[in-house]
Amino acid sequence: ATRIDPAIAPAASEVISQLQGRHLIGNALVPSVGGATLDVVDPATAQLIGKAPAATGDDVARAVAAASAAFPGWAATPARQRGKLIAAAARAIADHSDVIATVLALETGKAIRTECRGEVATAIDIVTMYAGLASELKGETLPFDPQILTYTSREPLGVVAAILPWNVPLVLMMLKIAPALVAGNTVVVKASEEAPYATIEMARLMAKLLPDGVLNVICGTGRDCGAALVEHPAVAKVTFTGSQAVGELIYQMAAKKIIPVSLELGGKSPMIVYPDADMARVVAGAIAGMRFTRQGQSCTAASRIYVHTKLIDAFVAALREAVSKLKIGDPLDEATDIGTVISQRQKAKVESYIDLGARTVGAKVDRCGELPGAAHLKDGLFLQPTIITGVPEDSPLMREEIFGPVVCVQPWDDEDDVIARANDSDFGLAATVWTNDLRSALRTVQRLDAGYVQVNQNLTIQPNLSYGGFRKSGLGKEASLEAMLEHFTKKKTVVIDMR
Ligand code: TXE
Repeated sequence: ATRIDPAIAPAASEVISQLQGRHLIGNALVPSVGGATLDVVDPATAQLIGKAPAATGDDVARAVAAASAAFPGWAATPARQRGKLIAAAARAIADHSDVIATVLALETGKAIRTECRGEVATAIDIVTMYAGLASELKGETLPFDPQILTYTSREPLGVVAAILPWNVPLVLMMLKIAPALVAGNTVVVKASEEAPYATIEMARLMAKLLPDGVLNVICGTGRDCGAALVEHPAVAKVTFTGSQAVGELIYQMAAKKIIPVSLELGGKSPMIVYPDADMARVVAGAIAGMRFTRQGQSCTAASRIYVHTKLIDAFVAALREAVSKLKIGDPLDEATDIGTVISQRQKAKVESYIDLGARTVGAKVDRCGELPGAAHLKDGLFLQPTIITGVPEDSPLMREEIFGPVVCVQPWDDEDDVIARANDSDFGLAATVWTNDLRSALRTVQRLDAGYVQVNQNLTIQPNLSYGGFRKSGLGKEASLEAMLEHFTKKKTVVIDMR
């Protein structure tokens, strides 16, 4: 308890104790029908934080029934009124930001200062933006025949299932539930079993201000809870962020029901650095883009950095120096830049890639920075930022999503060749170009086959910019007005003969 700011500790433990083994269904915190639970562990100390509920089909049925019962009333509520209620819910969350950020740091191991506070703030930005877009749920009139009135209207889909991972659960939840709710859908969220509490608490604060059953959150394993939710006959749409393997399964399950899905499945995003690029900017952009402060656990992680041969040695040295300064430590400590990864399983996965680098002939693996020495962190799931050079282009290190603080830096000297290498990937989520030459930038942007392309910067998701990957990075877009209209409504065409 002494690790938590004493001004926040009592409220944070109150939140965690009231959420013990509880789903949020119909505005009440309820245990699983069978009473089953899963352990939630603090990845920095390996101590048990508490229990998450483990849903089975009965709990899924209960949550979907609550959402189905709430749907007709919510769909019939004027859109601007829905927007007002959601805006009030955003303010309620803002009043509890510090507690939510603390709970998030405890359960995910992400550093409170560099990651968790910003995540809560971004989640609030997203929900605030969508609340204000309620009056944009517009249709159009069509010039079909002057005697015949022809128009389209946007209608909600019904019960939306939102399945979340653990890496940025609050932002990813809001990207899904805010547009869904504003558009008039009701929602059942499936929280990550590895990081459930901040998600359920944020939703609980929102749901209190909404009619019962409009927003529900259940938690459990992927198989027993997630799959049962996707397969439930009353679920009209699934929006998912997670692994490619599970994305494929969800797409198949949804195909059997012929319902729409949105999938965000990760990436292997390239940075292309031209010889004229500004070194200090590129290094800062690489650190931001790799999300080292999040232990690289980011779908957009800039994990393949292609640097022109003229710059590569200087770049690797500068990157090494800069990442070595990041302080790895207790996620709850204000001085910490980098906390832990989420689980032993993820740590082992990342280490197996680092080992592969070490075994690769000609490759160099450079682990930077220092692991924390404090006694209470001795079992914590910490990893050092790791820079790998000299791996073949077809190595799994270059082709697979590592989802850890591991970046591969490669040289290039021919533009066509580097663009081809950048595009030669199963993924196509994000890409960045670093140059001061306008023509190089525009040429390269045009040829990069990725959904989110930036020049001389590496920003994270912005609420109003449409975001989503090409190829196996997924289907559909998140953020932006477009995402709400295209992915959380159905379009009805109406043709009225006035004669
Ligand atoms: O993801 P899973 P995991 C990638 C990343 C990471 C790897 C494994 O590379 O190393 O995936 O992470 C639920 N039906 N990303 O195993 O299993 C599950 O309970 C329905 C990238 O944690 O995909 C959880 O709520 N749901 C990614 C959610 O899916 C199922 C973010 C994600 O878990 C299910 C996370 C099933 N059959 C991981 N099986 C990104 N795009 O940023 C599991 N789930």
